[in-house]
Amino acid sequence: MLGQRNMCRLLIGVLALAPTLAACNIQAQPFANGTSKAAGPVAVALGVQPNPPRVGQQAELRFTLRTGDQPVVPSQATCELTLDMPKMPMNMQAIPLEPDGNGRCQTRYTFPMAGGWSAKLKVGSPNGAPAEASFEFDVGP
Ligand SMILES: [Cu+2]
Repeated sequence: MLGQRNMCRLLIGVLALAPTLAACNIQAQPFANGTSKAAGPVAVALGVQPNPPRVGQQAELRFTLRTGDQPVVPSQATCELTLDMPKMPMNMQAIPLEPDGNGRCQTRYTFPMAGGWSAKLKVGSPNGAPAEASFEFDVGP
């Protein structure tokens, strides 16, 4: 039988462990593929594959650009992608993406850390200032 004092110690021990257990139990939520954000007049949608991406494993990030019902073609737009962790800014270099002529630009990327990431796509057009669409998603352990 445990004495009352020992019971108390046990309880304190369990409570002290709880945050540690919670931290070990990080689960990445899948991204809502196809979510669309406005970059000025351009609607940008993101799809990630696999979903959620996994740390150390190559993932595909695919952006679809439209104005109204029309895909944005390369002569109308340039794309530059900046990936980062909002809670732990890493000052990562922007990656220029080549639009495919059918309103899409994509890249493959191996995420070096699990956690919350952001993808900012800067869309430039010949007439008008560049605009940016920002997405946030989880990278799983
Ligand atoms: Cu980080």
